[in-house]
Amino acid sequence: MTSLVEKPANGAPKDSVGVVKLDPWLSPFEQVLQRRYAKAHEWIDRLNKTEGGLDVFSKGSEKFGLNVDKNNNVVYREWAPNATEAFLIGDFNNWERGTHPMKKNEFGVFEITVPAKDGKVAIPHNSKIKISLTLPNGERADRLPAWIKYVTQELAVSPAYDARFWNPPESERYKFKHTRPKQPESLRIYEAHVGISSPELRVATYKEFTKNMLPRIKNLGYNAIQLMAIMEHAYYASFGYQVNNFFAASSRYGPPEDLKELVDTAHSLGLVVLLDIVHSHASKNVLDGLNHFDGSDHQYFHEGGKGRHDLWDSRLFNYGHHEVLRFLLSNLRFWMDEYQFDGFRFDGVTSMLYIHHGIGTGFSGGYHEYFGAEVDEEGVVYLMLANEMLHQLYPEVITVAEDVSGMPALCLPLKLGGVGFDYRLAMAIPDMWIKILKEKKDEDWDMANICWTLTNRRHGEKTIAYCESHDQALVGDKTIMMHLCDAELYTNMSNLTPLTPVIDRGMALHKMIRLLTHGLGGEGYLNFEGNEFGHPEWLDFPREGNQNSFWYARRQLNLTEDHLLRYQYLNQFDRLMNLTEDKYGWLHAPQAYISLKHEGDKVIVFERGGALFIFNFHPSQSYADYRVGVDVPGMYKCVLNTDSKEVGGHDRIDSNTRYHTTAMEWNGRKNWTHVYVPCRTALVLALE
Ligand SMILES: *[C@@H]1O[C@H](CO)[C@@H](O)[C@H](O)[C@H]1NC(C)=O
Ligand SMILES: *[C@@H]1O[C@H](CO)[C@@H](O)[C@H](O)[C@H]1NC(C)=O
Ligand SMILES: CC(=O)N[C@H]1CO[C@H](CO)[C@@H](O)[C@@H]1O
Ligand SMILES: CC(=O)N[C@H]1CO[C@H](CO)[C@@H](O)[C@@H]1O
Ligand SMILES: CC(=O)N[C@H]1CO[C@H](CO)[C@@H](O)[C@@H]1O
Repeated sequence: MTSLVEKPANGAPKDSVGVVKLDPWLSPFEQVLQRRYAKAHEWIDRLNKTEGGLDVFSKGSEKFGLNVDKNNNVVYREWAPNATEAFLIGDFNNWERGTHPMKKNEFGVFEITVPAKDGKVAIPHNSKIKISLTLPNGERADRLPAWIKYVTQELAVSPAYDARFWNPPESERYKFKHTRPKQPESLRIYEAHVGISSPELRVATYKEFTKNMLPRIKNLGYNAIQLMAIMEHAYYASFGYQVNNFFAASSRYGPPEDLKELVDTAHSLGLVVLLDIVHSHASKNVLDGLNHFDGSDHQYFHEGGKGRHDLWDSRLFNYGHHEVLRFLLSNLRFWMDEYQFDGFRFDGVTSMLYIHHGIGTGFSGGYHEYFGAEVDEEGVVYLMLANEMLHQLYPEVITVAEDVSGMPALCLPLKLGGVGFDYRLAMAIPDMWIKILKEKKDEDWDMANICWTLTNRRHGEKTIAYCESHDQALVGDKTIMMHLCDAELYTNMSNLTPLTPVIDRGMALHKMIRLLTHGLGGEGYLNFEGNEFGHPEWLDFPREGNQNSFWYARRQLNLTEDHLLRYQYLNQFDRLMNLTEDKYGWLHAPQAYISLKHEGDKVIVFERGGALFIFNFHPSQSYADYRVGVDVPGMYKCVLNTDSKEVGGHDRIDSNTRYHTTAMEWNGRKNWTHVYVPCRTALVLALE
């Protein structure tokens, strides 16, 4: 079996630390970087020797769980080393323990083959099953198979989930028709949650998402969807972050085949689909989760306190264990192959990288924080292996890290000594906007500080910028639009009422904040569904504390369709912003050159990807003939403007204006031009 990992190019050291070449400040930590790299390669070598390599190893779902062979026998394997006996029980054998005993091998894996009956699969499709274990103390423990692909809940009977044997007849299996789109050069992500994607007071379905949301997302100019809360989670209010069944697509929104249709249809529209993958922790449920699966405290997880996350009240994986690696790597592989996802947003990466899980820890940016004893190298190495496996097997895959710590080399490939992600989320940006909106008067916004936060990112590692994600929409928090307009959103958003100063300001700043973040903040952009049009209110899922209400567990997407409401303008602006990016491609252009941050005028000017961005955040000062520097001479026109009529502005800028450059250095740029920038307006100019 050949190694999946490229041998270092001739001359390159075997324990590659190419990252140090990119960032010489890392040289004091060269040894740590080498150790991580070596540990990842130790695993790869071991898997090559014992398992036939990463490729075969990550196909665990073909070996574990329930699989049907070509003769219609069902083969079921389950790793449960602490159990002394195991039986497969279910509707098919009237839940009788004696009839289907499993055999245990030396690695603690139980196995059974249920032979075909008259050539047909003996376990009916969609029937309920369980594994019944005997623990060393003689106790019986019934569990849902750890690799189960479909589980359902009948609340009237019990809150615990039932495992189902998902094996639809050929005619009912979804067949993929479309190939994956190419990885977008400029990643514009629409973060969405299927269940809340309707204005109605209920859980929306995969089918509805396919029908209603996909065209909407396409029309808004996004080229990627990030789906939350797909992995099965017993508690809806966990927002999908307390996973019980890692291989099961949540049945709340419909059967597995409907999710396949969703992904395939997205592909037909040129949209890539990323899965929000939760490998940072697991639900502590025993009856329908992985916790205490075989009666031990440490099967998939670390034992005791090390295996528990205090804030999340959940269990933490043991990334150093062979079988846990098989389970998690195979899980990634499964979502790629079975559902044709295009990549992952890894949730809670900070928790995986550090022994303190980021709890009560601030990161100052000092490099010692990323390479000292606080780092959980097993977590780091798991992420290296996961990224390496994915990128080797799927060259177009996209992986995104949710990491607040800013660990260097997180988004560089393993061969350079990095962890291997493609992007990280710019988690400091939303925090900055919220802080400004909470604490600063408009006259006090600090242009230099805003620009610094938006551009403070590691050279050579890609970042996804966002003003707000689902985090800022959660109960107890406030979205940017709520910060800006608050109660007036309920009373003053009608076109039939006069534009009040609060709504006027809110609409203007909402567009400017998005555009500034889009233009300056990263190599990708993300929006959480609804925020593109200033969705009012927070999100709160039905739970006991709110009398199981769906009132806040929905997105009122129809607010944009009501032509008497002003939300349509914010929505339209989002579309134009994305389409303009699509044309000029600033996201995949090198970082912007900021030629002006003027604290008195409240003006920011920068160029990126051939587009000239001009922002006037001043609450009342408009500037005629404002001189801005620009490197490339020529005739410019306005290609996007937050003040235009169609996006609810005052239409103060004449779109027919042409801007000629004058050959004279200005603000460090080789040429300049004059523009009219009304107060609280941003414009983007580009060569004609
Ligand atoms: C195995 O399970 C029993 C429960 O029957 C538990 O008491 C014991 O600690 C477990 N063994 C190990 C090695 O964890
Ligand atoms: C949006 O849909 C919901 C639920 O169907 C309805 O109650 C509401 O009135 C609609 N709002 C608008 C603005 O159309
Ligand atoms: C993903 C997407 O919607 N892309 C579109 C962006 O805008 C350009 C220009 O209008 C279209 O050609 C793309 O299809
Ligand atoms: C014109 C209009 O409807 N103004 C309303 C804006 O909101 C405030 C406070 O919510 C109301 O008092 C106004 O009547
Ligand atoms: C005065 C001046 O530097 N003008 C410059 C405008 O930009 C062009 C192209 O970069 C230069 O060639 C000019 O020298």
